[in-house]
Amino acid sequence: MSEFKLSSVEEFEKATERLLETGAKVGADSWQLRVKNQTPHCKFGEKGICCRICSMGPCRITPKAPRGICGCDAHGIVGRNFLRFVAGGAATHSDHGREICHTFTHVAPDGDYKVKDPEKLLRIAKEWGVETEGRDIYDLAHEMAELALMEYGKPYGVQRWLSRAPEHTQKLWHDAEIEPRAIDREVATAMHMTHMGNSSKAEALIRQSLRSGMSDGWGGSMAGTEFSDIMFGTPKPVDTEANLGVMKEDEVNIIVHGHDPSLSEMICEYAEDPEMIALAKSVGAKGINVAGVCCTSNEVAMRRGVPMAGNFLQQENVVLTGACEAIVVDVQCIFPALGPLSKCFHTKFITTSKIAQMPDSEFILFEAGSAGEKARKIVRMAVENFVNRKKELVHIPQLKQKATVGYSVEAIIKTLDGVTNSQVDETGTTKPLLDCITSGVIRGAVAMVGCNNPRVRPDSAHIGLMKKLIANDIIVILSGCSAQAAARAGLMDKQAKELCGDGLRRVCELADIPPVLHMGSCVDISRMVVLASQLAKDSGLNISQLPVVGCAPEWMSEKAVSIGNYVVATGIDTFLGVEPQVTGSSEVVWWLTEGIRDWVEASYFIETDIDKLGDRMIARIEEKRSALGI
Ligand code: XCC
Ligand code: SF4
Repeated sequence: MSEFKLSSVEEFEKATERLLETGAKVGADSWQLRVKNQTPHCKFGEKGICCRICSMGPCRITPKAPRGICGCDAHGIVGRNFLRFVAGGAATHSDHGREICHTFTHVAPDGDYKVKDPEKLLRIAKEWGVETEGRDIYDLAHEMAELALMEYGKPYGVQRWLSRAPEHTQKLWHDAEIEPRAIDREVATAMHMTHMGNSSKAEALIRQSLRSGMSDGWGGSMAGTEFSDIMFGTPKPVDTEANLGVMKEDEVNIIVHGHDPSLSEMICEYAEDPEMIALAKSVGAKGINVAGVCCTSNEVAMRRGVPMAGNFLQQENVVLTGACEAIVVDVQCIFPALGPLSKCFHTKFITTSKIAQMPDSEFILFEAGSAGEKARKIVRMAVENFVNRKKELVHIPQLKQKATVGYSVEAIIKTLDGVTNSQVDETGTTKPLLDCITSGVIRGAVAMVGCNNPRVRPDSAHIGLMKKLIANDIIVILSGCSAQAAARAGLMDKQAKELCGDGLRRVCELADIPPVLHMGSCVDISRMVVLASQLAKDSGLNISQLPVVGCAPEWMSEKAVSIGNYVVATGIDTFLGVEPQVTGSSEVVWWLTEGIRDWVEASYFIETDIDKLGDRMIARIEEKRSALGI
């Protein structure tokens, strides 16, 4: 028998406790302490019934004061707050996608950024009806970058990517009037609708919430994923490691954190530069070790096998090891706490984007035009900082697990097709996966995504649910911080097949895959809706009929709700383990959990008891199976 053993949440917590002792020594603050100061939370905020949209307010809804000064009721206030929350998430993901498209305008055969997957570029160009015959690949790339950027502001028409969905889904979107027009327009419309004196009808606000979410998943995020693949390579299975133990005591540790691979890819490049490695040796380090936190970590793990130090609620831990020479961040999910925290250590906290500027950081503006030069400067700063380490503060928890990551849709199709067909053609189909499902070898699939949130014992919901699902022969596909939780626990080790039911274990053996598949960062949830569309087309079923559900058990961000909206709008029931701030309106709750089903054949399920959440997901999958007679 093998010696495979998962790492437990208890082990994670013990490691964190030890690090917090170091923190106490140097007078560092931590989220664990700040949570205590912030709880109990404001009830009005939790229920979504506080309105600050105009300066006649703020207005708060109580039994004695059922309307704001303008007369808006709880349903209008909650609905507006929800729509603004979604718009925040859609704007954020989509702007990330836009940055990628801008970087893509800089690709050049001898530049910092190149076309690494020309086949994918050609495929998408054909999809968009762009002439490819006899074209120079870089010339084509520049035209495609322009076209992609136009999707953000075009005055007429709807998103190009929508045509990837099955006809039936497209018709639902059309009839429900939720096809996203220009990406920016859906965010602007959301802001306009929620300005004082516009919409206060829950139905209208929820409809626009779906449409804004759609402009993310079937617009900005999809652009982010696809053009990242073209520029940095479409992920293929690759081995890596995860958890704080990937940091190295005798090397310069550079942590990349955030979301945009344009930066982290360049840092990885220059960390491998012989000149930089020689410099590291000259200051007494054995080498340069790059590891990641949050989604930028997922990006470079999937494409380069760069190890994953941790997810969202571990970002302070990497600094608390005392062995982090630099934490280099781009955008999103970065704790402002990293500024003061890094001051307690020798760590350099380097911000690089005008979008994410923070006190107590060193700002080095990172732009596509000068990417190489800036990346080199950052790596050099980190290396030169090695001598400032305070040895007595260094403690790296010896926890890490092996992980196989990199399951893009292309990689999944290729891997599974390889099992059944001796001749793999380039496009492949999802038929083998469908066969596994219809024959009952696999009972269904869950797309598990999203963050950590101190409202849930960190990582316990992700890991607990995954274990339960795979034991029930349900395959799990993952992205974001959920994926990192899995990797840190060891669930992405191929040996984790031991924890599966018989059917899923057989599939893992035949296909040589782990039972939970890493599909990427949060923008890569666009990969999941593409996969669902492909499964529906190949099976002749509607997406909503597939025994597939989505789940965000520990979500926290606006982005997560935007994602939830486009996943539901795609026809996939979505299970949340943290309540959105909508419970102050029975109407909004009804629309989200029931009403929208009439439009998109799916809805939200909210369940904060994580065990029950798992049971309900399995029950839902079984319901879908019986409806199909399997
Ligand atoms: Fe952020 Fe994407 Fe959430 Fe993780 S999962 S905490 S949004 S890094 Ni997207
Ligand atoms: Fe109050 Fe209406 Fe102004 Fe909101 S928009 S703060 S409910 S008066």
